[in-house]
Amino acid sequence: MTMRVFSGIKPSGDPTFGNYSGGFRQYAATQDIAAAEGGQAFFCIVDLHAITVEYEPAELRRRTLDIAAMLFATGLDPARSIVFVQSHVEAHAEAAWLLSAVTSYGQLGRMTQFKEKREGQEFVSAALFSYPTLMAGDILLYRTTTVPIGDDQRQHLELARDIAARFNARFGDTFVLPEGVFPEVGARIMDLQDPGDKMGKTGSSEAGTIRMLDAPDVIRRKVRSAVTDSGRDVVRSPEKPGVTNLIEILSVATGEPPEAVESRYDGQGYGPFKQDVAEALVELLVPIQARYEELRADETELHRLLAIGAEKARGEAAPVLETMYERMGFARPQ
Ligand code: AQP
Repeated sequence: MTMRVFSGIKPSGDPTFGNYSGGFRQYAATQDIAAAEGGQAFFCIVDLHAITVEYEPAELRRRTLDIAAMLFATGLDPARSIVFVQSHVEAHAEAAWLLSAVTSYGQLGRMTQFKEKREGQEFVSAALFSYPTLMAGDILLYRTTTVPIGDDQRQHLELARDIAARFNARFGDTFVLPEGVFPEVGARIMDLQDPGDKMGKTGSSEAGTIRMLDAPDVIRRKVRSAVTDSGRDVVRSPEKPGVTNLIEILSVATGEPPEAVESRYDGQGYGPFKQDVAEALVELLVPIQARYEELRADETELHRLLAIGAEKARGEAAPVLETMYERMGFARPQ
């Protein structure tokens, strides 16, 4: 089967090193694998997902272009990958409605992210509840085989597979069951101040969140004040979530295996280790930031690239959506 990659990222806040680890770097890597295998990769700015919680309309517009620039700055090539905005391809909203007929209400209620995000909210939207159905449509519309994501999206991908299987059983074989690709190291980067919590665009502490666009001094300050644990050993262990997280961050930033990091800092204590984590992040992020600034400054060009991506995505999604309508028994316009 030809490799078809799909992944999405929400324009919901300033992207973080967590997004880099589970998202951006995996996108660039799978783009290359797909191209080498004669496959196709799709990367989507999932703006329809960003309205499921409280948000500012003007910010959504700006962040959509911010994410586009970051996708290109971290290595996506518009000539090889189809990079587009979800709301530009109407098939996504339609597919979500059709798939909601084969999505179980009970299963949606069990989604961890739903339970976490509704916590303490005065207003919980129906969109927050049904968002995984929209995500299933995003993936299934492109006959996706491969979904590069972070660990926090594992449960949603499982649900997408269940939805696809239920549709196939009810209406005939239509969808490929997609497989997730999770990074071996850095599948879940944690908040530096609270290593029990995921580092996220929203929701994690500002002091514990490395943003893709943080200035070098801000990165250094955040890493310096990262929570470490008692003792001096630079080793990964469930009793040392803070140090474990920093080891993974260094490993993701440099490509050096975590075991090599552990043996290199053996007996040296946390001081030099933390300093090197900060410098590795600076070294990784500064060139990305420079590319980002250049790309972000030319909105006309970003819009042009996204229009090309949307045009190609529409062409790929339309026949799949049509098949869904037909198999479900709709009398389509002749
Ligand atoms: N901490 C993380 N470690 C590894 N991967 C992560 N991802 C997010 N946080 C981490 C991965 O980044 C991709 C894009 O994420 P998303 O935009 O779909 O949003 P999310 O998963 O809900 O993550 P955020 O950044 O925390 O957003 P908010 O705060 O708005 O909910 C995904 O592949 C995700 O796994």
